[in-house]
Amino acid sequence: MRRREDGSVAVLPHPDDPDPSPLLGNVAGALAHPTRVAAPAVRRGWLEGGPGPSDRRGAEEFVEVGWDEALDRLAAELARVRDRYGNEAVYGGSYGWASAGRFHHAQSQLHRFLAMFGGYTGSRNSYSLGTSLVLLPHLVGDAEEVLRSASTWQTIEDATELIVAFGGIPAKNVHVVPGGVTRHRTPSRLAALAASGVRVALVSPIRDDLPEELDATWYPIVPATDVTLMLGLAHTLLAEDLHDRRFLDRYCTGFETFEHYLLGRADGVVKDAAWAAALCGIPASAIAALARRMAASRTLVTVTWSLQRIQHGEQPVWAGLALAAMLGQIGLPGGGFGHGYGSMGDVGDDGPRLRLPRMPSVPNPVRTFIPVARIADMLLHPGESYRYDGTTRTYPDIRLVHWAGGNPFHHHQDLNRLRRAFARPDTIVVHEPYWTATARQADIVLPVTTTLEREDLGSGRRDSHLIAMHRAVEPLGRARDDYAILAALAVRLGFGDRFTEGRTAREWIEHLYASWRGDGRPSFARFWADGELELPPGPRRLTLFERFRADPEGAPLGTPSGRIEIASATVAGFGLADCPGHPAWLEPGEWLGAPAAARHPLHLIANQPATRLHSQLDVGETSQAGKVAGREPLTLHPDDASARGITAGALVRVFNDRGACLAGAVLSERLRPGVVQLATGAWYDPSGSLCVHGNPNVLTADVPTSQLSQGCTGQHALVEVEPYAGDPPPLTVLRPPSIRSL
Ligand SMILES: Nc1nc2c(c(=O)[nH]1)N[C@H]1C(S)=C(S)[C@@H](COP(=O)(O)OP(=O)(O)OC[C@H]3O[C@@H](n4cnc5c(=O)[nH]c(N)nc54)[C@H](O)[C@@H]3O)O[C@H]1N2
Ligand SMILES: Nc1nc2c(c(=O)[nH]1)N[C@H]1C(S)=C(S)[C@@H](COP(=O)(O)OP(=O)(O)OC[C@H]3O[C@@H](n4cnc5c(=O)[nH]c(N)nc54)[C@H](O)[C@@H]3O)O[C@H]1N2
Ligand SMILES: [Mo]
Repeated sequence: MRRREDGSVAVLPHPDDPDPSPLLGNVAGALAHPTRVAAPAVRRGWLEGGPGPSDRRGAEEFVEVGWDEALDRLAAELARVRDRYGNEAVYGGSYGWASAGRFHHAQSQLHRFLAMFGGYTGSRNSYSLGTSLVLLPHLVGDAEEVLRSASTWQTIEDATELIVAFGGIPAKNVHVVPGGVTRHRTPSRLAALAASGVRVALVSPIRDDLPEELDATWYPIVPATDVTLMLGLAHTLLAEDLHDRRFLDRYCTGFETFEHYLLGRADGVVKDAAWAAALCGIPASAIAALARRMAASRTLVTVTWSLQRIQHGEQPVWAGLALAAMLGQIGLPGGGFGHGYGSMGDVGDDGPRLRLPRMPSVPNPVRTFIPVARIADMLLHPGESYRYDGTTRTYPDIRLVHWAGGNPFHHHQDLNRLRRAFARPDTIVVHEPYWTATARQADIVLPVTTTLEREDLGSGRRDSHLIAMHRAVEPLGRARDDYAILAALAVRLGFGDRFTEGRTAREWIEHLYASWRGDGRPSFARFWADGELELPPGPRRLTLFERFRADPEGAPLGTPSGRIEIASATVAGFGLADCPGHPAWLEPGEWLGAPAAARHPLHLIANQPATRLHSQLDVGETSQAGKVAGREPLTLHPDDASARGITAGALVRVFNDRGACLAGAVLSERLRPGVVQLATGAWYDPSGSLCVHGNPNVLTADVPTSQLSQGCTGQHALVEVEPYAGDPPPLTVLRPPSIRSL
């Protein structure tokens, strides 16, 4: 950060960063934007009428109050809900990314506070990987190990001949890692791959999911049909005896079940290349040829996380693993199965994976939790039961929702439904730096500092440095740190000393550093003055699959068989129609072939935005520069556009039976006809059921991946697009809501 002569602030990349993130461009302009929350604010109806369900959320003005009044009222309300309904009635899952910094991590602070308060209903897993985190333990024992065990980019460069990339390796995503990245190394890794001659089979409806410079063959697949292509490839390997029987016998269990399925022994449907071609839109000859190339090469099968963020999202992950197992290269350098190359900047990175300084966590005394993406179901259906990972659970009755560091009106599906769900609780509290849609739907909004306004320790997974994050500017308005807010609440609720342990934020940061640093590292004062500390390279350890391959009996996987489970008796035993015991093709509930699809014949991909992190800093320069006609850009094929009378730059309405949004048309031949793309994260700006800004989550369905994992399915929806005639409703999200000042 640097202050210019006129007093404004410039945010600059680290001088040693080989590939600074374009997302940095959002930070400076957003810092003092009018949409910052400047003072504590309470919804008028809540202030005057007290807590209770209300459909006036998001529609009423706010009243600014002083900090003491806000905190007194909130502490009293927390105590009321706890005493009357029990701690389970407080939902504190508070999913979201918040911002970089090891100490001021909003969700960790809130969880610690609520645990000391007596507990809260929490959430499990993530929107990112909610499906794989439940499925993979059944298949290979440990989901995290699969991610940690990815071949590094260097190994791929040295050893891999062919990458079959389902979902591609999108360059737009790799600047991002939870916690931050000091030096962005992945973009140059991808460039080096191009130079090394590794060839890539790009399987995606969108050509830009792979950097242009890589030597690629593009397979423009019909969205949601990757499983059929994987099965067609697997059938070809089987039919032509190209599969590795020895590997399957020695390291896997359940291949016979899968083989029977491929051969159609039970359902009479042979899953050969011709069958696959009819569903996935890739010619049968191309499928067979690709299978042969895969068997003849050192091949890495990669599946992006996006593929498990759709209905039946278990299947592409499971089928991809089974396909890699048939090639027999799991555990060999540069071969086998990878999950998340191009989804996150640290997958494939060879940076150290060290323990980082972190807040001591406090166990939550309440055992109740939901799979994270079931929030609307929970709020709308207290007492109802649902399946999750083989168990049957019951939704609690939530009276108070406390959120810090996330934006459910960005991240959740079917936002019109989420609004109905958010009308149910007595009280909704949101800590936010910005007037996001979630803040606007709340009763009590507490203004929070941003990273530039406070001190912290910064580092991401596999990061090369620990950063001394100095305060760059004074907090805006009356904003406070989440920590300070929660400490003040804890004092009012009688556990102030326990929460703070007597430390200021600066003293905590020193304490976290001191308890982490061990011998040989500089003192805190030295580190703070230097501004950063280089982290040593981690020891080169064998990956899970390398250990397993070397010694399957001595280093078995943590599965019931100790092997890779191509079929799982455990999953089969759950008896779920939407997730059988082996990889299978299951049509999505909403499907182009279905009669209902005739009215909404375009397949929408709602992927991660290139111009921001989720919904964060949407008012920033980089994000705003990407808007078309003032709205989020919707990319569609010129044929689909001309069939609808849509021209480049035109304002369009994207709609289905759940809702509609406006967007600005961009035409491109780099996506499959029939497919349209609208990134997530435009700030939700409702005018009735229409979002006038272009948030695709008014269109997505709030249905789980399956009853196994209950994951998020936000990546896809079926829609129709038409030109928008007339004067569009104005955007309202670029200014604050209506607030009566003190
Ligand atoms: N349709 C569709 N929807 C999706 C996805 C998809 O593929 N398709 N992907 C999903 C995925 S993978 C994810 S991870 C989620 C992301 O969903 P979120 O993580 O909820 O999205 P963010 O926009 O990062 O929200 C973080 C919020 O925290 C606020 N914040 C930042 N710093 C602080 C702080 O210090 N304190 C406090 N209190 N607040 C702070 C920011 O202003 C911002 O509003 O979205 C999911 N939603
Ligand atoms: N710039 C930026 N980078 C980010 C993020 C961000 O918000 N902004 N978010 C980060 C987070 S939290 C996460 S979890 C990761 C998410 O990582 P991913 O979930 O992997 O990312 P997406 O961009 O949603 O999807 C990747 C690509 O999958 C393709 N795809 C979609 N559906 C299909 C399909 O049916 N078949 C095939 N073959 N391909 C399909 C899309 O074209 C899309 O571009 O990204 C991280 N990186
Ligand atoms: Mo994510």
